[in-house]
Amino acid sequence: MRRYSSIPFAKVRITGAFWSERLETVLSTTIPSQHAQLAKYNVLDSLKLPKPVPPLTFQPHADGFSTQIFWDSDVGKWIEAAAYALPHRRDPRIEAQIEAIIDDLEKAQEPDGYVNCWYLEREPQNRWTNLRDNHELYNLGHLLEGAVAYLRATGRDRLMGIMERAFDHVAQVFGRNPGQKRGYCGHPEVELALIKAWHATGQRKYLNLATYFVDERGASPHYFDIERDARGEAPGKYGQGTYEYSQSHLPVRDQTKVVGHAVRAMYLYTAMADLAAEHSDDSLKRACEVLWRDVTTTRMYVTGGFGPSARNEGFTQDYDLPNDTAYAETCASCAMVFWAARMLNLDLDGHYADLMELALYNNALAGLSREGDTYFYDNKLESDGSHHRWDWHPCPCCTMNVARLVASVGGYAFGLGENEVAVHLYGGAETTVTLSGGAVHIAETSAYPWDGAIRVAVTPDQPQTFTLSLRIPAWCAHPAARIGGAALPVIAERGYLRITREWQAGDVVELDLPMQAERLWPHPEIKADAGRVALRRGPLVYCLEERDQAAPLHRLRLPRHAALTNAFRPDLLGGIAVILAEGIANREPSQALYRTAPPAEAPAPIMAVPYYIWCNRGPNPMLVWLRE
Ligand code: FUB
Ligand code: ZN
Repeated sequence: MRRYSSIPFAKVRITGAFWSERLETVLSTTIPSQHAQLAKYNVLDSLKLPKPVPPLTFQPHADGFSTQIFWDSDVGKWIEAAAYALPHRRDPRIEAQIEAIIDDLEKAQEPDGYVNCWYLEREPQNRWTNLRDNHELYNLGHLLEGAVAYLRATGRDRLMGIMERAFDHVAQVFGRNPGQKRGYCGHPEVELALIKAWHATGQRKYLNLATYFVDERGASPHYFDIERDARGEAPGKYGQGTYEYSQSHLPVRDQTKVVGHAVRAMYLYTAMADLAAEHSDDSLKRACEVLWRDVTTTRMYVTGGFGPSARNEGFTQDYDLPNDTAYAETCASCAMVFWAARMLNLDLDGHYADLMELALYNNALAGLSREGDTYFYDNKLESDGSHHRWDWHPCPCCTMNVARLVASVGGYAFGLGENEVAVHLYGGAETTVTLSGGAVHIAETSAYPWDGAIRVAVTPDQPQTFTLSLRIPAWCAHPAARIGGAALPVIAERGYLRITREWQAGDVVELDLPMQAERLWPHPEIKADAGRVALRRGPLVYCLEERDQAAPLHRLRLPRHAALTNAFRPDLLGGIAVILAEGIANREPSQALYRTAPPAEAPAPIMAVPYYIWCNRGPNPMLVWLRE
């Protein structure tokens, strides 16, 4: 069933200005500063299993839960981000830091393969007793993703060896054989990591374990009940109240609504899509399609954010998408990129790439500051100026997630099918693939996302026939294409212009994706956006920062007839395209709190900047949905 595979990040060179700049920031600032933060907040020390056991660095929640329980995952994610960066530029200092972590993990690992620094340090007698809450498998999953990335980047397999011993242990403890626990993690993640390990090593045991975890999820009797009873815990004590929180309320194939914790959901669906491809499993593919449709038609922010509520860090009801309290966790949008990439491997449908692009360029990228060392956890769509990026957090999950996404962004650019190369994302990237007729170099150049003029140079070692599929984004109303200067009709097949021909060295496709500044109106059931309008240009959703306006945001409106223009501002925030319009401001000077006359209004120029770059010029009120 798998029709396409991604071309791994290490085989893709980023050449375009936009991502090169982001990548450079991640390499030179984000990754080193994150290591320093992991050291500063004792995360790296915890790997040494210090004795006597130190007090907690961060206060536990009221119910006693400490986010330190998943510190191992932060270490795993940092290794992963750092490993993705290495093919761009080897860095002996970073490599030594990774090796030092591996030394600690090697020493911490128990003879039976168990490794989890929280449990080994603080409650060794309780291991594997609370999968529902305590992230043991989640931690291992992130460490495994780090191990796979490091293996792929450097060929070094010591961390992979530690992980292999750990997962051999896991495979003994969990499963359907007599004496095994029929458990799975309350926070899905390990499943997708195991599939990466299967791809990297070819060892089927990883795939088998991933399959077991996904298939067992939500089975009756419910494992979290069994485990809770074994702990002697009262049934009513579960803070989240429902297993929807962990998407274990039903077997995965019976799930039709996207519910619960958003990051958990997206990681689970990623693994489901992966497994659908691995096993040619139609029922899993269908479940993914139903869930995809549900979330993208009823529960997604215009910025590609997911999960409006802080209470469960997740989903609530259809169309419940508040702006000023939006949670829209950075991790959830990173995970959307992962899921969309897997869906694209099942089916070359531009809808998946459109939403991958939306989540990537907007909600996910907003999580990282321009300087590269401060972060948004929650991504509000409206702020009174009190919402800022922070430099660390008791729960720093988003920091390393956005870092690993940016460092591996090249891995989402291309897809490889049977005698077919697909270009999913534009922005300047090149790769060499081997098709049935030999090697082909594909180089895409553009000033995307600022400009839609795209050039794809195709250089096969020798002339050969294959299909080049170029994504035609749904936001583009009038695409045009030329080959060798001759016009080519753009008939997009499910979002891709598929060109099958004999390609020769020197062939160039020019694709023109005109980017208009345009309005987006909300579904009428989204109460928070009623009477409002958002702005978009190409893949970027825009917002207004108050400092750029002639009037406070709450006084501004953008009438339906006002023309939208755009301009490139090289002087602003490193060079961005802004959207300009003639708005109207309420200029009522009267002191009366209420009045019988309508407000006096006057023209007010409006300037919108890309959402991802907001809050890079100091605290500032911001608004995505403007009153009409
Ligand atoms: O629980 C681990 C991570 O911490 C989740 O994915 C995030 O939502 C945050 O709660
Ligand atoms: Zn997060």
